[in-house]
Amino acid sequence: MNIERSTHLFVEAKRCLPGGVSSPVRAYNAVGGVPRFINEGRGAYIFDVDGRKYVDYVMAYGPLIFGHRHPAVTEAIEEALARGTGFGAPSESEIRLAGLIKEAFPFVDLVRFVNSGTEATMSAVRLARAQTGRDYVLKFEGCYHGHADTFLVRPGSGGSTSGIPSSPGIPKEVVRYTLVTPYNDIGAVERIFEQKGRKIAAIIVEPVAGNMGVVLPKKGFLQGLREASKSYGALLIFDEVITGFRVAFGGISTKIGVEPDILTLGKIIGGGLPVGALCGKRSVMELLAPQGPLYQAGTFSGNPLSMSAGMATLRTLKEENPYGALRRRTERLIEGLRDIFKAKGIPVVFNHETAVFSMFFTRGERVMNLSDAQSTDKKLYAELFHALLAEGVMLPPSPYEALFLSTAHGDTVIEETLKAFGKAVARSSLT
Ligand code: HOZ
Repeated sequence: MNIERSTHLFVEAKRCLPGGVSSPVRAYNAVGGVPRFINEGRGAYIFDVDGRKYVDYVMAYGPLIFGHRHPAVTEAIEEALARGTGFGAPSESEIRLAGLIKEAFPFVDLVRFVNSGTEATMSAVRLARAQTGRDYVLKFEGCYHGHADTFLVRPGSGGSTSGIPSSPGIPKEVVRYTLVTPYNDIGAVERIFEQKGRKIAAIIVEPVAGNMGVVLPKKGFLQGLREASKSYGALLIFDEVITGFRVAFGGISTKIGVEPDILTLGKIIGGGLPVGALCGKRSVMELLAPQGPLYQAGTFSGNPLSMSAGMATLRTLKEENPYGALRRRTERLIEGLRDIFKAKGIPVVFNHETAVFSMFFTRGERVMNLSDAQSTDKKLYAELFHALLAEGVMLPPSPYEALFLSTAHGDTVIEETLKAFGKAVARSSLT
């Protein structure tokens, strides 16, 4: 396969960017080889600098629910761009995008726009601490809430582990207040609350986990979190940066009817441009400056380009309601993949929710938490990843990143993907 230009650019990139990238997973460390440098995206496809075309299942890690360069979104960006890139002043587009978010999540009174999911979760925890006057935060193994210090805690073993930083540069004192427990284990959560409940400011959770691969909540898990937090006066934060507007016009919270105290959003609400948001009831959100004493600010927050791209995206989602079709196509793809792997005798577990899914190459029957997810055969994934690149399909370059579909992944694209998988699996030495 000719990847001459990507190879050359990667060498050059390493001279000016740590590891040659701006975000670690893009360096292909989990799968090996040379990252493809991308030149263009169109619909369900991306094109690399060597002129190769791939069906894209990365989709910029989630924002592109309509695929690359949907006309409604690019027109909105162009129209906003013609008026300026940012003013450091309020603009009408913030009100309109907040209005669409409130419509989709009826429990939300106020929205604060930031620039990334990381900023949203970081500020959400500050808000919960300010509201409760408590310091501890409970998170789950394998749930990723961005790279703020509080959240970068090594997954603990056993029931509950107080924070051990998983990255150098984080003082132990900072993550001392981060409690970590396995996803989907409500018994462990209850035990932690029995011991420390009155000191816990918040539980933060991805209501469908998307960063250890896709892991679905067990029946009653999220309701259990709601009850535990309520009875101890802690806040519940749903991190729907991935699931917001990907699984419904709303999110998991609106789908299952469990209302968090604070909701964090990102990705799709920016229509492909950088964005984040923290949202909640007036009583909590009014703590934010300038209405309240909690400081949070940003030069690019609420910038008109992201707001306009987000507005065009949410308006189109509302009008077109593509979620049934997205779910059907995801299911069709999974069904076809299941047959392909079965024919080759490769054990696989699929987890999916509407337009996002994962495949775990494990002999286990289900994947319900981080330790299940870690049983996936990483070598096999890497081999499959490269075999698929050769067949024109781009998977995420890590077995723990989710696969994203868009409305541009129509029936033909799904069949093209299945054909490519069929060839890749047949040709390679996967067992
Ligand atoms: N960890 C991010 C996705 N879960 C990576 C995003 C990126 O590299 O673009």
